[in-house]
Amino acid sequence: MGVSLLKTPFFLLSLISFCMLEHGLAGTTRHYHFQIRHQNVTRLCHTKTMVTVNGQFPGPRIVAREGDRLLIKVTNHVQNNISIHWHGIRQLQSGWADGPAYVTQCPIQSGQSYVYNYTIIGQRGTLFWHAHISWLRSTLYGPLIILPKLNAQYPFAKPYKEVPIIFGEWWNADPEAVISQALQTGGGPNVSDAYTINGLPGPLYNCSKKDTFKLNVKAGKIYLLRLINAALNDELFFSIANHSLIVVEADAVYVKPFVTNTILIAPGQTTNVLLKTKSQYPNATFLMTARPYATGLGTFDNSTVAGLLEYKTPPNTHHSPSSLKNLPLLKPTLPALNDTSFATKFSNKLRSLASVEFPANVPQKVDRHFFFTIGLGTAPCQQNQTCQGPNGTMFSASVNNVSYTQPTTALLQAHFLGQSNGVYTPDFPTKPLVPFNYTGTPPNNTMVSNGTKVVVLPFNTSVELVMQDTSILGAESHPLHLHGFNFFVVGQGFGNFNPNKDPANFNLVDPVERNTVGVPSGGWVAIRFLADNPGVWFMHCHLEVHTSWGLKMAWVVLDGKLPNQKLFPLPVDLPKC
Ligand SMILES: *[C@@H]1O[C@H](CO)[C@@H](O)[C@H](O)[C@H]1NC(C)=O
Ligand SMILES: *[C@@H]1O[C@H](CO)[C@@H](O)[C@H](O)[C@H]1NC(C)=O
Ligand SMILES: *[C@@H]1O[C@H](CO)[C@@H](O)[C@H](O)[C@H]1NC(C)=O
Ligand SMILES: *[C@@H]1O[C@H](CO)[C@@H](O)[C@H](O)[C@H]1NC(C)=O
Ligand SMILES: *[C@@H]1O[C@H](CO)[C@@H](O)[C@H](O)[C@H]1NC(C)=O
Ligand SMILES: *[C@@H]1O[C@H](CO)[C@@H](O)[C@H](O)[C@H]1NC(C)=O
Ligand SMILES: *[C@@H]1O[C@H](CO)[C@@H](O)[C@H](O)[C@H]1NC(C)=O
Ligand SMILES: *[C@@H]1O[C@H](CO)[C@@H](O)[C@H](O)[C@H]1NC(C)=O
Ligand SMILES: *[C@@H]1O[C@H](CO)[C@@H](O)[C@H](O)[C@H]1NC(C)=O
Ligand SMILES: *[C@@H]1O[C@H](CO)[C@@H](O)[C@H](O)[C@H]1NC(C)=O
Ligand SMILES: *[C@@H]1O[C@H](CO)[C@@H](O)[C@H](O)[C@H]1NC(C)=O
Ligand SMILES: *[C@@H]1O[C@H](CO)[C@@H](O)[C@H](O)[C@H]1NC(C)=O
Ligand SMILES: [Cu+2]
Repeated sequence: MGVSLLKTPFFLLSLISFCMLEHGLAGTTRHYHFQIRHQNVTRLCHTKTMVTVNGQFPGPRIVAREGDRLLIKVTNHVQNNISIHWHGIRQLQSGWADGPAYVTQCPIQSGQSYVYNYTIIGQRGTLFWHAHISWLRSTLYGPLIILPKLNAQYPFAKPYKEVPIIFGEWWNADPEAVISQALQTGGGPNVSDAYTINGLPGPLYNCSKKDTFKLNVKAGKIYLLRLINAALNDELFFSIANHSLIVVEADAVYVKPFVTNTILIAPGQTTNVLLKTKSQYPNATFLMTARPYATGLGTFDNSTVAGLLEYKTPPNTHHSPSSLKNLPLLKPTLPALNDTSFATKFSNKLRSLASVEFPANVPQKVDRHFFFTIGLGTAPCQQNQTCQGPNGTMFSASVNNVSYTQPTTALLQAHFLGQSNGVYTPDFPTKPLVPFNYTGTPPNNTMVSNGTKVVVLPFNTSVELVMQDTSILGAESHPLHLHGFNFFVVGQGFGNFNPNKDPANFNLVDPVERNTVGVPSGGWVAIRFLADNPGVWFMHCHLEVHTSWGLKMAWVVLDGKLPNQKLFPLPVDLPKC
């Protein structure tokens, strides 16, 4: 995989295989066709049939430039309902193309097609696409790379090569069966059997040596690694032995560069790093590894995925293939699986570039304040046998104690057609109805309520949202993802947020701008965003198991007065429920 990658520039590869171009005045229109079909794939000596895009695992790359329009036709040839989300794309006015099932669209049913139609405005960098229904994103995911406009420069050294590195999880079982079983028993789902780099688990697993991602590099060059965490349930540490990395971008927004040996990347996050290779050909091979950062009480896949960083032997040296084999293999040291101190230090280093060309437009005034608790709880056992959640209950998860109930039709369509009655209610609590010591001794009653509730915001509302982790079933880091917007991470801390003291320390100058942020384990994070995009925008934990348990809600942003402040008309081919 790594080899073929380096022979052909990566963007050419995907363009040649299935992208057709049309040149327009504003940008290029790029057409892709995603055929959802089954494919047999073998890893860890285990062959299984999985749902794929075009038979590829991971899925194909989408490559476009800032300003381009994408027309991606998705045709469903399998029995599962399908929807695809273009994670991190702003979708200005084009919420119909966002993808979360039963939020912005009904799923694409077997035999049907839908064309996702959107323009990339004011964004460049690494994002990804993934299925947004049940746990199908375990195999339906791939990079979404936005190159800068023609003749535009990166605000850092021009890389010699660019390489996407997408992390995933491999299950020997069918992930759909895993989540279905968990939702029935009320207990925690089975964990994955391996992590993967570009679909490959690597040499540290049994029967996996041949399935190893190899990055072949030349000495003395700069490589841009486009890191993407597409794993379902795990934040990951990543490091390359004896090499440091320069972080230059997070969630497709440039950051102030900083050097680190280890990256922390949550599901839903992307990070671009520069890898400067050694100036001389080194007589060693280097492992790159990733393993989880995990804070919750539940069990998790604690295994380690590895790939290889190999230097190409220059022609004028005496290294023969056999001597190559005997090179020492160096392994990086990753932080402990529960190293919250590292996680905090790392997230504090992320700052917006905040340059003249790429300013940090942090909302300085706030129209509406929100305070959301984020965490796990329980729901009553719905069976006539003991459930496998805490104390015979079912696991549940909530925002402000509301566990989201999925409706049977899409919220956006209901909103657009003025038919929200019976689909959702606009009464999502702006703060906890019953305040308690969020990070203290858990309350006696851990039961959560449920419903399909949204917050309605007038166009251009400036929002400040504090998300507070709860310790009800153990404190835990939750990577919260907001659709349709980037937000600024203006503050974070441990314990309970103090509205009298903490805002004084907010960074309103160069806070990192992103689409997914970790709510610290046993702490809080404050974000700000401007609601300048009309539509219905999902917000949820990107740990898929928590989403399945209801850790999700939606914002409805009303149309503005100007034509370019209104949601586009309903697409004719929008799938029906
Ligand atoms: C997968 O393998 C099984 C068993 O060999 C076979 O019956 C099936 O047709 C294969 N599926 C695909 C999509 O190739
Ligand atoms: C894509 O969406 C735009 C905006 O609604 C619309 O003008 C255009 O016709 C659409 N293109 C296709 C091929 O559906
Ligand atoms: C989950 O793991 C248990 C215990 O190993 C096993 O019995 C069960 O079949 C697994 N469930 C699925 C869906 O694979
Ligand atoms: C290469 O190997 C020699 C001898 O084995 C050792 O002394 C030297 O430090 C190694 N160089 C590097 C860059 O690892
Ligand atoms: C991973 O978890 C298993 C089972 O809980 C445990 O036996 C093993 O020591 C753990 N491995 C690591 C590296 O923590
Ligand atoms: C992290 O895990 C180690 C070993 O499992 C344990 O000794 C330590 O107390 C844990 N640290 C925290 C902060 O939970
Ligand atoms: C309830 O219990 C009865 C008798 O044990 C059993 O036949 C039935 O399948 C159970 N129902 C559920 C939903 O578990
Ligand atoms: C479960 O029950 C025990 C004993 O009644 C209690 O101490 C514990 O807090 C309960 N746990 C949860 C999660 O409700
Ligand atoms: C909340 O609980 C923590 C941890 O038990 C404790 O240190 C703190 O004093 C409590 N705060 C309040 C306001 O009771
Ligand atoms: C929780 O339960 C304990 C023991 O049953 C009781 O002493 C305590 O008052 C309860 N706390 C609250 C807040 O109800
Ligand atoms: C949802 O809440 C209702 C009460 O309002 C309750 O009867 C029901 O069991 C809850 N459902 C779930 C899945 O928690
Ligand atoms: C697929 O989606 C349709 C429309 O929402 C729904 O009626 C049907 O039950 C779904 N099928 C499956 C297998 O989930
Ligand atoms: Cu979570």
